[in-house]
Amino acid sequence: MTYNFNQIEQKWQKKWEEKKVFHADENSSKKKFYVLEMFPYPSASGLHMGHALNYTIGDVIARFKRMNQFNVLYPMGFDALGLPAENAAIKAGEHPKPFTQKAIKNYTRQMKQIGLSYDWGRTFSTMDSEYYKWNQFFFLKFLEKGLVYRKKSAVNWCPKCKTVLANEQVHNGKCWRHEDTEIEIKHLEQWFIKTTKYAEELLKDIDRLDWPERIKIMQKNWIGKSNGIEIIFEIIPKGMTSKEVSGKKWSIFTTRPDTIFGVTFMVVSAQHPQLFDLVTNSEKRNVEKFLKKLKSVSEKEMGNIKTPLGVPQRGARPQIAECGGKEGVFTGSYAINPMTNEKIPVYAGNFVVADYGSGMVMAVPGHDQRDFEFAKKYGLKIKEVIFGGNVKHEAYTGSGKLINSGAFNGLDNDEAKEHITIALKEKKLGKKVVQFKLRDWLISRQRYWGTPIPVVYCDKCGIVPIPEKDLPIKLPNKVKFGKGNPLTTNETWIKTKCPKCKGNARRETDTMDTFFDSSWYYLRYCDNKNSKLPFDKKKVGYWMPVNQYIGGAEHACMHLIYARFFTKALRDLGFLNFGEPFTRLFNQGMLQGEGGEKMSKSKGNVINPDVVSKNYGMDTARLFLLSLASPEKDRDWSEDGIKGSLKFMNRIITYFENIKFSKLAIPKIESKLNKAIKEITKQIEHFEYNLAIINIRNLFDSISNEKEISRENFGIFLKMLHPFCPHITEELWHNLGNKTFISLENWPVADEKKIDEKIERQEEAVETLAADINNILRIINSKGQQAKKAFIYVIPKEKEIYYSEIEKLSKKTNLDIQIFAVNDKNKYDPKSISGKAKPGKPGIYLE
Ligand code: ANZ
Ligand code: ZN
Ligand code: ZN
Repeated sequence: MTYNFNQIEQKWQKKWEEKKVFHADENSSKKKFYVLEMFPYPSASGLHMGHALNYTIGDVIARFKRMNQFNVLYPMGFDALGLPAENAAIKAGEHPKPFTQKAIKNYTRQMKQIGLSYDWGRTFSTMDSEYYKWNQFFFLKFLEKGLVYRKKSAVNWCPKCKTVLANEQVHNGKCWRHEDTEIEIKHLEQWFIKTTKYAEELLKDIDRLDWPERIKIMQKNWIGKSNGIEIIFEIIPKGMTSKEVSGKKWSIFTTRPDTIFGVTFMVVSAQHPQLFDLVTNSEKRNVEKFLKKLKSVSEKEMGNIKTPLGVPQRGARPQIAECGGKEGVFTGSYAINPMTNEKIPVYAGNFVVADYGSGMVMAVPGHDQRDFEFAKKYGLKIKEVIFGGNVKHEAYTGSGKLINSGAFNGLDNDEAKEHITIALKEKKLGKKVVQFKLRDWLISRQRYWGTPIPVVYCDKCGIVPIPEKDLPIKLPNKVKFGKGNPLTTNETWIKTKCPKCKGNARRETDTMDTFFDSSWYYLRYCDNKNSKLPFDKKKVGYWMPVNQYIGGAEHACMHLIYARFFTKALRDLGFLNFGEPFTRLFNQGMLQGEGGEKMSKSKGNVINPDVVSKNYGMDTARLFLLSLASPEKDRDWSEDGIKGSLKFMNRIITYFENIKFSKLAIPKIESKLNKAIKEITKQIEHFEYNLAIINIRNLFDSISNEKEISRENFGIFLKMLHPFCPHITEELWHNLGNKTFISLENWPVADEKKIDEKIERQEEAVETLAADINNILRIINSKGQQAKKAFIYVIPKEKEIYYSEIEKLSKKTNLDIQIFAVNDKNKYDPKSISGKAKPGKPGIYLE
């Protein structure tokens, strides 16, 4: 039998499909297990081997859990809407719809080719109007509950994407899709989702999640809770005294009330919508000139939100990326420091964010480095209020006792925070507040290939939601691409009637961010054919939450926050009775090209699964990919490596051709087998697939060293290989005479009684000896000498053990081996090494 992997793989894929082997059903007495990989955006170039790695990791879990008698839900679908599809379709001169349909077909074919055990009966794509209808439904529900609102504000605009982006989609001032493209700021009226309503709960629940620690930290930083105090400052325009104009007040947010005696100026965000309330006539021209210079500054240039003492710098966020020059301009107004009654100037600056806190800061140049630089640049006063540094040279950001702070002098600054807060509270000029960095989620997109937002604009009634019964609002097919938002080019689609007054109205032409689609797709798998509701609450209640979610770490602060928000919001709307979607999360490593280079089309080193399948078979590829490293680590593709795996597969086939079955189980194999069951089971549970594969290979070595094996024991070996190599194991299982699918067999349970520790110890002793011999051999070789023979001296009790393994030793060392007991009369021992032999540690002499 030659290993005709293509024939074997296709044969079993067909059988699995015909017999619905992976069909999942909620009517089961077994315990449920939901395993899910982040669904892909179907690109025209098809899957690459990196996808294959990701999905194989999930497939191993799914198969393993199924064999462990869980009722497994393992579905797959397609994140079909979105910008890349639209752009690619435009480039190919095709409409996104047939273009994406083709890509989905190709993805499905390739996924089946990998042998992934998905329940294809549950698949869907987000471009199906039967799916995005429910996006619209949820939008309306959110609108009713005040979780959706429309607002004009400064928003991030990617000139390449030609659309606005959410905060989460701006990475270090650049578009998340276009790392070379600086974000521009536009003032537009857009739709927002009130994710901030759940900021506190999103933060608190992170601790309950069994997720990689670094993802949890990233989310915490992104949500960014900050306990501080809001202080009210009175503002006086230039030339007036506080008696003449009273009433104009601005509050600021600070985490450092202890530094209030050191406040020597204020800075308001240059993008603050109320900036001109502060600008006096005499300064108007100056300020306008300054703003012109800053025009379309990226959020990156907006600089850092100041970080207080002792608090680690927050994660990389658009608003707080470090900026270069701090620039500003005097507004003409002054503020009154509520503690000192000093009159201090108010500047507009580029390093204060408009929508954090109040958009104005009290500047303490003695103890905040940005304020320090700003003060130096504009010749502003620097006042030292915490002892310990030298504020002539730089801001002192450490802790210490207060100075120049009136009644609070001598207090430790941490203590002073409390005291000063109380003092301000008594004057009714301050109160404790909590600030979050998390912003509401901007979901409007000026693009075609997304879910139409279900509202109309009526001249009489204003914004009117479309009634539920009229959903879905389908995307019109006829649009022109290339000039702005394609939806604005179909007038017949735009023109509609107002649901309220029946008069003329126009449809919203913005579509939803496609992260909306991926925020709840995992719920739809639980009930993908429901036409009355997005899903049945009971079915979702049975399957959810996802027990094991698998996907890339790049989604830490995008998809994974949106999905958590959705779950909580839908719970409060009565659709769910749980608040977290993904119990466990796993971030797979990346597959790189040969030599560790990133795989990319331009480098021409992308590995195509179709080619791999043809040349090596998918079982081989799966085994190879998973044996390279533990699943969370990066790994390199290697043509030699996969050849090695193919060799192993061929060895199994050849072994099976010549297999001799014993009637009874052979104790030595039983011992090996049960020890392996114990270890491999644990290793798969702990995601140590590479170690499990080493164990499987070692087990096979031991098995193939024996002359016979019982049918049952060979079957157990196949079962353990099955999650990694599903097709060949199905084939050999069948050839063993079984009528069942190995996919649905029970995972073997280790019988500890059968593990013969003596055999195991012997084996270990032989392994150690072989390694020792090889080490000496290496030393000899490095000196330019050769050896052909090894003479081994063992204590008499151990002679039997080593003697029985002489063949194996010879094979492992490539030497002719002779074994003597130390007391043998006729032993060959020219260097008198036998005297050095100890129990378990034979003497070695090479010649
Ligand atoms: C005075 C002060 C003195 C500050 C000092 C820090 C150090 P987190 O912890 O990130 O919330 N801040 C407040 N609103 C801001 C805005 N809209 N844009 C930029 N910075 C802003 O940081 C809170 C600190 O960030 C606040 O405390 C404030 O500066 C600044 F030695 O107030 B601090
Ligand atoms: Zn972009
Ligand atoms: Zn109307």
